[in-house]
Amino acid sequence: MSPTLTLIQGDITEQAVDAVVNAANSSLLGGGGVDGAIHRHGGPEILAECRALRAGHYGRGLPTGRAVATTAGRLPARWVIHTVGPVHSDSEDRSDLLASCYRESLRIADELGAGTLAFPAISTGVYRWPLDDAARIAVETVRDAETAVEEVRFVLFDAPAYEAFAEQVR
Ligand code: AR6
Repeated sequence: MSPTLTLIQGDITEQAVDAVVNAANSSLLGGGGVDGAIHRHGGPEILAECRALRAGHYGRGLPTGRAVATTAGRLPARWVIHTVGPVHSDSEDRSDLLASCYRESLRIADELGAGTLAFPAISTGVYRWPLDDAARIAVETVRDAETAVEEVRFVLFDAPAYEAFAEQVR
């Protein structure tokens, strides 16, 4: 089954869903944007789990396009699924890596048994992916996914991001 898609303009740290996706970096040790907000609102428990992942299976960091889960600390969600988007490049097509972030996050959500999942617009901030193209990849990938997740909520921070996603969902 493919999930129901919903769009909202807002802050991903306020979403009461089973899992929220973090647009992280390979270090898993925090950063700005969504990543900064998730760690700030979620508290130190999330970072402690990320450090444990780095000390264990992910000693070299989380590769671009992959995803891994931690609990969600004080966020109103059960889990955070950390994924690493690609930095946009004009000389190389990295679309499949961006699609992989969505596919892998859904796969981890299925492993966890998450029924509701919130995504930010991965790679569209610090990693400079053009919004329209990122929205197309996000919506197509989620629509095509075989998953037991019932609702995928795209949480867009500002009006341009919301509009870009709305254009794809229409
Ligand atoms: N809720 C929802 N969306 C948000 C929020 C929020 N609280 N805050 C920002 N956005 P970015 P990236 C939007 O830069 O491009 C970090 O430093 C934002 O407007 O968070 O994948 C990581 O550690 C934009 O549309 O992620 C990495 O180093 C979108 O979320 C790097 O940035 C993604 O912007 C990852 O860059």
